Amino acid sequence: MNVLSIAGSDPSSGAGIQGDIKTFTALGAYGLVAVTALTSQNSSKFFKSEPASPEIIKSQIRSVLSDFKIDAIKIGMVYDKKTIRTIHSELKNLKIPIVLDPIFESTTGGILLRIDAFSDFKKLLMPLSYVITPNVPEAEKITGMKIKSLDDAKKAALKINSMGAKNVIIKGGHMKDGKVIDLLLENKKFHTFSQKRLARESHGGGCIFSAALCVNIAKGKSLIESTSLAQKTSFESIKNSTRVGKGLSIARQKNADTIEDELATAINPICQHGTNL
Ligand code: PXL
Repeated sequence: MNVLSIAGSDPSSGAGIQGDIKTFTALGAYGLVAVTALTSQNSSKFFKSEPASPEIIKSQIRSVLSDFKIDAIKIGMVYDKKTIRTIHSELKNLKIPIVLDPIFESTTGGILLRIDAFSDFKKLLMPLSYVITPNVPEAEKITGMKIKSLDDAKKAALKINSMGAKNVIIKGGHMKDGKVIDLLLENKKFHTFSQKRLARESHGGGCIFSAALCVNIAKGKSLIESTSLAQKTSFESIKNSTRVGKGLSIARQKNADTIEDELATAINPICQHGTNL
């Protein structure tokens, strides 16, 4: 199955198109990309960003859609009005499910959506989405509401749905007893998914959630199952985050070798025990 990420480039490879390709690959999907912007950043600092031209964004999307059968699309960093308008006109007549991940600011404080592009983001991209995946601060920004409880999150999800997003997931919301709750609103019904809270900040965790959600939707799984699986994938990746550079840890999937090593280590004592009998 093939999935397309329309997003910005992150040279630290924790988030953006590089992060998405890693998640798509780890989950067995073939990942395609259309780059909307270049950023320069590392695990400590955000330096610069520069949008790709509308012409090249349009051409990348067309070149991919005219060749590959795309099963789902993820939209990440869109940066400015021209980019949003280009993506909207290229995708508005498609029947492919779109996961819209609102990307407003990087963990290190970089601006990833210009303030003057915010109304086009709401007006043009939200109604295209099959599901939108804001975290709590992003949901607050979209709705202008304060979210302090699960009830507040439910009200915000209903408002986001009324603004055009078909389904809504508010990530990492209400924290209680050391748990984080992701809230899904699908067809006017709420579902909650709770997970242990990891006391660490890492770069790329949010991108992993929406990329994993996109792959599971592409696989034809229900939105409830896709949300639950995406939560597990992002939890495991944050747990496995490593300090690759000098700043924030970078969330990452365990690769097959590590899993094999761990299995071998776990199996070894059992095997030795067996031979001693
Ligand atoms: O994690 C959000 C994100 C998405 N896309 C790009 C980013 C970031 C965060 O830094 O740089 C390109």
